[in-house]
Formats: sequence, C-alpha cells, structure tokens
Amino acid sequence: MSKRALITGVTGQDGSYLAEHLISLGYEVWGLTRGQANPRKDRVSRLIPDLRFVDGDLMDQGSLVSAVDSIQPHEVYNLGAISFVPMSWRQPELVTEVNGTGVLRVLEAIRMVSGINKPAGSAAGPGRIRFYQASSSEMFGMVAESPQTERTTFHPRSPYGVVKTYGHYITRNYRESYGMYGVSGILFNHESPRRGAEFVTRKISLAVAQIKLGQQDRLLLGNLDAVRDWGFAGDYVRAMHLMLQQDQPGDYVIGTGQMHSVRDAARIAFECVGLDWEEYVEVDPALVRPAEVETLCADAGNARQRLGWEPEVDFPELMRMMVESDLEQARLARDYGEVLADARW
Ligand code: NDP
Ligand code: GDR
Repeated sequence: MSKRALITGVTGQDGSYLAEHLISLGYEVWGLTRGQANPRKDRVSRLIPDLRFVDGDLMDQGSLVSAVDSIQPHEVYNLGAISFVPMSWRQPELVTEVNGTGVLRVLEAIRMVSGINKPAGSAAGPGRIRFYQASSSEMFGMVAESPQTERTTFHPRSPYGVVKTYGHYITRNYRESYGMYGVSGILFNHESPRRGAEFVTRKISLAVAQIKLGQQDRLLLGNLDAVRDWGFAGDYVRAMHLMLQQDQPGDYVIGTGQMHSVRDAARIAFECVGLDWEEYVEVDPALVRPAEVETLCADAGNARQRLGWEPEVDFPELMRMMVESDLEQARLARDYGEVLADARW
C-alpha cells in the first residue's frame, strides 16, 4: 500500500515541487486548498494531474480535523502561510492567525484524529502521523553568529519571523508534550521559476525578461546590500521528505552556505541576457523594510551528515533557470497571449 501525504500550501511554490517529488516516490498526495474558486488550484492541478484535493483553511480548525480524519495521512507537511515578509507589517494579526495559530491547529487536528489525549508516555502513544513544519531562516533575523546552525539564537526582525518562531516552538512542544513525531525544517531562501513575483529573485528575472523584449525600461528595487543564502526549491523539498524518514524527529537547517547580495542577483540575471544591470536598476526607498535582515548564511552540516542531503543547483544556475523560464513565457505571452503563457505554470 502506498503512503499518503497531506500538504497544506500545495498551490504555492514549495507545495507544487513537494507534491511532484512525493508522487514520483509512489505516494498518494493530497493538497489542502481553500476558497470556492482558487485559480492557483486550477494551475497546480494542470501541472500535477495525479494530485488530489481536499478543502480546508489554516484559519478553520474543523476543516483541518475533517481533512486529516478523511485522508488518514502518514505524513502531513504544513507549508501553508502568508509567506511575503512585508505583509506581516501590514496585516500582523492575520499573519499571526495563519502562520502561527494555523500551525497549532494542524497539530491539534493530528492529535485529535490520532486519539492522543494525554501527555507522552500515556497509553495513547505518539500516534503514527508524522508532521513537518515550514520554519524559516527569518527566525534568526539579527544574527548572533554566522553561519547559522540549529543551535543559533533566534532574534526575528519582522512579525513574520516572530510568528514562525512560535510555529517552530509549538512543533517542538507537541513533540515533547505528547511524543508526537514533529520536525521543523529551518529553510533558507529558496527560489525557482514558480516563485511568487513579489519576491526579489523572481521580480528581477521577470523584469530582465520584459526589459530584454523591450516591454519594460527599468527595475525598482529596495535594499541592494541585503545578503541571502539562496537555493533551488526543487532541492529543498527533497530535504523536507528526508526529515520525516528518520527514526527520531529533529530540526534541520537547510541552505547552500553561499551568500549573495541583491546587487549580485541583479548583475547575474542581467548578464544572462547580455545586459548591464546598472543601466536599468534604480533604488526606491519605499521598498526598504522597517527592520531588515541584513545577512543570512546556512550551515547545513547536520542535514548533510544525518540526512545525506546536498543541494544540486548553485546560485548562478538558479538565476539562469529563472531568467530563461521568464523569457520563454514572455515570448509566448507576446506571440500567443497571456492565457497560453500562464498555462505553463
Ligand atoms: P508560497 O507563498 O508560494 O505559498 C504559500 C501557500 O500557503 C499557498 O499555497 C497559499 O494558498 C497557502 N495559504 C495561504 N493562506 C492560507 C490559509 N489561510 N490556509 C491554507 N493555506 C493558505 O510559499 P512557499 O511555497 O515559498 O513557502 C512554503 C512555506 O515555507 C511557507 O510556510 C513559507 O513561509 C515557508 N518558507 C519559505 C521559504 C522560501 O524561501 N520559499 C523559506 C523558509 C520558509 P492560496 O493559493 O490559497 O493562497
Ligand atoms: P525574504 O525574501 O524577505 O528573505 O523572505 P524576499 O525575496 O522578499 O527579500 C529578500 C531580500 O531582498 C531585499 N529586497 C527586496 N525584496 C523584495 N521582495 N522586493 C524588492 O524590490 C527588494 N529589494 C531588495 C529585501 O529587503 C530582503 O532583504 C523569503 C520568503 O520566502 C519567506 O517566506 C521565507 O521565510 C524567507 O525567504 C526565508
């Protein structure tokens, strides 16, 4: 019998790559989707025909209990979130509800469906559903040491980072309180051609494509000095799955260990199409954040050693992949119209 997995956030970047990966491993994969007519659900179902769907929302406890109860998954991956950091200054309460209390609701759904009513060591036992929480390098924020490991102190710099830290600790607490199998992957930034257009790498690759085709003449960015450890989403979903296959649950830092600035990202992307970034990029102070995470760099030694995980795509290759994909889609949109271009993802 094949294993069943339930993924929240299946319509997002990571959800789609994870669903593809698990299906390729023989899993029966269910994605939680919300809303009565979510266009992102149509998009992911076109991309992954074998994916099944169940209704639910991280804001609605009953829907999560019902989803877990009807699917009886072996593994639950909680990737659903409002993931764009600036949103967390604009709507902090909503972000707390979805990204923080939402984690608690999924854990509670698993606890209830598994019949775990008492703390660890009770007759109920730990249950068999394994849980993955999408923790974030944003929890490190103002970094106390570099590179960051699973033991580095958290000092989040955005409401998003603060709330992800809650999700991280409540997952650990359910592990310690109820003996549940729950892990947190502390993932550093990861990108792909499926990345949302609001994130800086995709904003750059989209602009490069439009500028190359003469459809845009400049690109406004915020802090060019911000430094991130950027990897490829397809590599990172392999790590999520590996984390849930270990005998003992634990938390893992996932990243490449390579640092690049936003300026580097722009330079590399424009170079892919033979253009000089300095002729097109301008700084817009309105895009600079109220409190910034200046530098992040992962030490993923623990994941390498215990999970055997390694990233396969480096940063220049990642930017090239994104620029080429956006160039192809922009050409399709120009020649055949938006609908065909969007159908690709
Ligand atoms: P995306 O923004 O691409 O996807 C977010 C997903 O969350 C979407 O499927 C969205 O669904 C869903 N969602 C939003 N609100 C709700 C809700 N109320 N109930 C259920 N689902 C909801 O994010 P990524 O794929 O990039 O990231 C996946 C997870 O990993 C997130 O939790 C993110 O915070 C975290 N993370 C991401 C990193 C990265 O670099 N990508 C790094 C570290 C952590 P809908 O279509 O309905 O809006
Ligand atoms: P981040 O990703 O906030 O790290 O969160 P994002 O790509 O939005 O920003 C990265 C850095 O680039 C700087 N920057 C800009 N960012 C955006 N979006 N737009 C701009 O114009 C711009 N100019 C400069 C930012 O200030 C920042 O320093 C991502 C998300 O996926 C989170 O959900 C996840 O938890 C973290 O990565 C790890």
